[in-house]
Amino acid sequence: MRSTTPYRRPPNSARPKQAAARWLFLRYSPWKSAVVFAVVAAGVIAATIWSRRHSAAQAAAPEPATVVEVIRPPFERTLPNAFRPAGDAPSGMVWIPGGEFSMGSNDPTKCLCGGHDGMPDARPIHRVYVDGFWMDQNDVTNEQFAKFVAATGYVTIAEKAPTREEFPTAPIENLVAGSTVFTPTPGPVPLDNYLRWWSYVHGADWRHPQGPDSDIKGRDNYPVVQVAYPDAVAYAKWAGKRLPTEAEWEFAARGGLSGRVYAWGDDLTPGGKHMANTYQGTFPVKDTGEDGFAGIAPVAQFPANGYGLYDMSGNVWQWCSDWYRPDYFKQLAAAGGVARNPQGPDSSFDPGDPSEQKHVHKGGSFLCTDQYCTRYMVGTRGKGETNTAANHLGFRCVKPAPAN
Ligand SMILES: [Ca+2]
Repeated sequence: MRSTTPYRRPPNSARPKQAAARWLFLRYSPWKSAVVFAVVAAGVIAATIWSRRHSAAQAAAPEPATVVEVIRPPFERTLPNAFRPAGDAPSGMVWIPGGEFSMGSNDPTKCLCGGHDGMPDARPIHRVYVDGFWMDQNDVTNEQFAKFVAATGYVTIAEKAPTREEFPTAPIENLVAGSTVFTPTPGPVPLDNYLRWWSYVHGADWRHPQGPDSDIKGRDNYPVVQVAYPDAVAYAKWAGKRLPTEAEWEFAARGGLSGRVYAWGDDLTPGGKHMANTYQGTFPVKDTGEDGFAGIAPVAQFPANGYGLYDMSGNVWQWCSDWYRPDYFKQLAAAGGVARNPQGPDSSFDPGDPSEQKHVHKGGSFLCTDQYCTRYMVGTRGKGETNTAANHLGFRCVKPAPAN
């Protein structure tokens, strides 16, 4: 049964709980007490080079140990494929070797800055193999999407008025084209209902990400947003590409590392340096932009990951081709062995929102914060109703490798 209000469903990031509560039927999940602990690892080698050089035993001193990546079970080592296709990379794409890796996330509440959401849909951590593929180095930009629209005349879902068939009980005055937009609240609010900061704005679309008074002038190199899943699929098809599966996306995001919390390692801000565009300040009141951006950022403003991909954490969520089910990882793990090129479940089902069809989102956004949502953590999962766009949701594409 559809809502009487023609909201296309709101997005992932600012959401009271991961079990996606329906737009108008949210359930409050009280804050768990945050478990915050400091982990101090002080490995100090005290022997002095001077004294050892002057020791009779020093003649046999071993070579410095090679740095070996520490793998924490249940994660196992990433085993990348050796194959790389000959020739130049397609424009704007980088080669992702594929291979075998451990997919999923430990309970983030056990991590420093892990937030309060245990995210059980990202477990069990299981072994997956994906073939190699090309991947867009960046999220699809406004400039790229504009070329697609100019070439095809494509009209996005947000630009079309919801129909009576979609929302049979909605007042006619509510059947107006638009999309979901984040608006800061004037002051602190309970984080139990995302209607407090998300709203359906008439006239919001990819050219007007925050509503009819906004535009994308001077923002050619920003990620396109306000694109629903069918819009992203249409772009990909036009570009001779496709959307990534969730497994491809996560393999790529990990950049060759194994079981790290973030795409770059285990420290959110190594050496105090921000590595992704996320949210600082009091959510959802004031984004202080300590990472350099209060709100969306142009693409590639932070370091690339190990495969040369930008913004695989934060900035905008990214659509994947998999239907969403919270128990999909359990299904794969129960099947045993290594899941080869998993394509997602056959259909969508979200127990917290059973009437909606959802696809997987990955990567988190500029609205993610440990006060609310830490899905910039690389093994975590998001989801979104297929026809719902938002001003923090975009995508990037992949292209299969030529045959060996
Ligand atoms: Ca930011």
